[in-house]
Amino acid sequence: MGEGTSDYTKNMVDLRRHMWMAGVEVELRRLIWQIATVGKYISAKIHESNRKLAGFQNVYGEEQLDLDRISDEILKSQLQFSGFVREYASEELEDIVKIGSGKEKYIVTADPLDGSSLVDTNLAIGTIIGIHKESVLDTGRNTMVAALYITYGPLITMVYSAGNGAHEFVLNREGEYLLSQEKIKLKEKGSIFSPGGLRRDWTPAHLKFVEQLEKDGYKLRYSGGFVPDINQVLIKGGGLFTYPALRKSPQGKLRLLFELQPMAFIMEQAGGRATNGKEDILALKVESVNQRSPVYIGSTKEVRMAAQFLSQ
Ligand code: AFP
Repeated sequence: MGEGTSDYTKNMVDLRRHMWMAGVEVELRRLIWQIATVGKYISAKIHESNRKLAGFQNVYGEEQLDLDRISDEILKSQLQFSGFVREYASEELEDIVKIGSGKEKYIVTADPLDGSSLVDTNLAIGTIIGIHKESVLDTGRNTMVAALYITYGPLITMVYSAGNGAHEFVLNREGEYLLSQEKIKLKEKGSIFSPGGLRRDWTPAHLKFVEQLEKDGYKLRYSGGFVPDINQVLIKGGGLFTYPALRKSPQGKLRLLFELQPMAFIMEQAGGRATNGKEDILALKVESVNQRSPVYIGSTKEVRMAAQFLSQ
């Protein structure tokens, strides 16, 4: 924290003040703030929700909840009038949509409510956001300038990075996001792992890798929600989340643009790594909004170990 901030004021650093002190440029500060504010509206909808299926399916053929569609509409309309966003891509939409005049600075990608199938069980779910300056498709390199995710659990927390480290905020009763952890750092080696997919569908190499983690005493932590499962690795300071290539789905389940790249951006800012088992997630070319990828994300030792097993 900046020089001269007392213990009291240090704990009173809210999101806007933090971004200003971290030198985040003004339009990006305002955009991140507006998106974080949407988290409050989405949370209110979760509390009001009837948790009923909307009777629609998304582009992946997955049942959409009212909540999925409502969260997407809330986010899109907030961004539409922000003055900072020219295009919006969402897991709930068929393709990228123009929402500004075309002169705005940013393109936003969103998984508005990831893990929504868990909402009836009262498990934590989340919102995942990527903020890009240039096109998100076919660039062959990552164009993200910031990423954030919001976790709707016992507390509402928000983790963001604008290339200045990864920082966590807690939403208080007054509706302010107050800094709780700054410049979060992952240890080189963790002690938990979060293995997605069914064991019977894993490839032999991935199975051998997981068996080694079990032999090495890693504790299994898996809720079925990407956001809380990733958040656990970050906040516990290390470990590994993986949703691997499966026998019948060599690209795994998770979406490269909407889920993996924003989380890879944040994890790398915390000193971690994210690969598809071989190449960095942020180096992968996004050729379509629906593209999926296997993922190994978290502490560098475990990500490196996965690559060793997968190359055998
Ligand atoms: P839903 O959004 O359909 O609940 O899926 C959640 C998710 O995309 C991601 O959040 C989890 O990591 C992953 O699916 C869990 O998949 P499995 O149910 O196959 O474990």
